[in-house]
Amino acid sequence: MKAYWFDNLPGDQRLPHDSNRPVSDEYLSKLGILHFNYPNIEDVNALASSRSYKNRDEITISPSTLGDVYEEKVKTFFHEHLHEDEEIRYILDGGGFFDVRSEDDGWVRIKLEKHDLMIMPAGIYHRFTTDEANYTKAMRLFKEDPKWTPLNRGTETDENPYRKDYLKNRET
Ligand code: KMT
Ligand code: NI
Repeated sequence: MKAYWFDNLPGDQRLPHDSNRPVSDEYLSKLGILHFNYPNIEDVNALASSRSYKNRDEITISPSTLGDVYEEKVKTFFHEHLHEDEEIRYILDGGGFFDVRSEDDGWVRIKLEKHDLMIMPAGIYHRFTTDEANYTKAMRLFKEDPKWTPLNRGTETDENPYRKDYLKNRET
């Protein structure tokens, strides 16, 4: 795991876009983001049950598994969105980038590698992309099933009760 301010320069989303300005764990936790490195799946299972997660799936995002729709999927994951539930992402193999919105609406880029696990709070605006290796094998863990849907950012999501709750918690 490595977190830094996104450089906001044009160019392929899969490039590092590293501004060389690191972001601390303290700042990530202020945004409500926790992360661990768990080489052992038992640790993932224990965390998931302690936080009452009920569902999970596995996804391999690569041209070899997704074929023609790979580029389209990569673009979809990169649309800024939120979820109405806390979610865990655990990298089984490969890696990728999660960009999350900072307090002043900038982008913090979080580089995840094999065995990195990240907990994202409900209501945080974010987006995901593979890196130049074009290969992310990840476990997605969900608390409930109806709330998996990404809600793309817009005037409606700004009014979403989960978004409002997130902003309220961030202040404290
Ligand atoms: C998300 O919530 O944006 C995703 O699940 C992206 C794909 S999982 C690596
Ligand atoms: Ni998402």
